Amino acid sequence: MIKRDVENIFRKGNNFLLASHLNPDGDAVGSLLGLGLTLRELGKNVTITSPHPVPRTFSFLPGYELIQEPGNLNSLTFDVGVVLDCTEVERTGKETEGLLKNCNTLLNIDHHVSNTNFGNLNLVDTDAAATGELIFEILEEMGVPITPEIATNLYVAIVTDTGSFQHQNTTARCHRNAASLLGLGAAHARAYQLLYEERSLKSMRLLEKCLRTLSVSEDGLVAWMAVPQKYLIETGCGIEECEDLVNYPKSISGVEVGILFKQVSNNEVKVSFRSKSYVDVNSLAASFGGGGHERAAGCTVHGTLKDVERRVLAATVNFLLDAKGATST
Ligand SMILES: [Mn+2]
Repeated sequence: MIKRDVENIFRKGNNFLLASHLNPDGDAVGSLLGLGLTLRELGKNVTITSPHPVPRTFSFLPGYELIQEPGNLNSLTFDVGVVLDCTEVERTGKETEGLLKNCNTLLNIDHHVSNTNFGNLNLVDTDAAATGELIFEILEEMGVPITPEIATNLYVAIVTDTGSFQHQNTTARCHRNAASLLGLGAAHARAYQLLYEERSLKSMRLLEKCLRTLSVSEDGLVAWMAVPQKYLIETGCGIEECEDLVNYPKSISGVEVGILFKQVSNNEVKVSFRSKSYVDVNSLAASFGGGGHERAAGCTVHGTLKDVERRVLAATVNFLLDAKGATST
């Protein structure tokens, strides 16, 4: 059984490198720190790295200060590399990928349907709401002590990946795991406040501007919003402050697919997709070289903002026609 093999690696390994994806989210950070703090409690040497700086929103998470930039780690070697919440090893960034390839054992723990099983050992469970949930289940099975600090990290992984238990991936299983984590002392009220009630005024100004770009397709099934680079400059916001904006188009009555276009440069646009009930946006994003989950996915498309909007919307409309055809037969 794979979970047993993972447990064995956690018990027998000595020098661990823990890594997750570019643009780290709550599941990435919570999983890294939840597992990292546990392995440290077990007396292991643990190095935790992130290819991009972890958003300040997560700075309240216990162990936050342990996260290192990969550039500082070149002289180190590790026997076990653990990749969390990544569909492929490339998602960890070039520098980290190099470090991981030198590990004797590469462990892949994830819940994305598009995972490529790149590890020597792959624990990929697409029914899990979050990678943090998988980590919790392994730790629980191992019977290792789970401190309130560890519980808070794993709880935040589940809360953020389920959109506070609102997204379709919310299951009885993830509620049970969240309940166990609360029982272990996860600081849920503090986490809620620091995650959702610490918005900057400038991010609200950005929202105000972006809402003016909100558009809906003629049939009312697709809604989208854009974040032109100049809005970021005018408001002084970073791209990480766009994280939840895609929920606004999606939240409109009758809309099935919500899309957010974030202009990264003159020739590059990050696209986020969300769907409500039947469109598999993972496949839609994959047609542009991206991926994710059935109800939440993304991709990066090269071209001007207008050009990318046009291409992606055309593909979405076609995709919806196919999806509707498939559900009505
Ligand atoms: Mn995740």
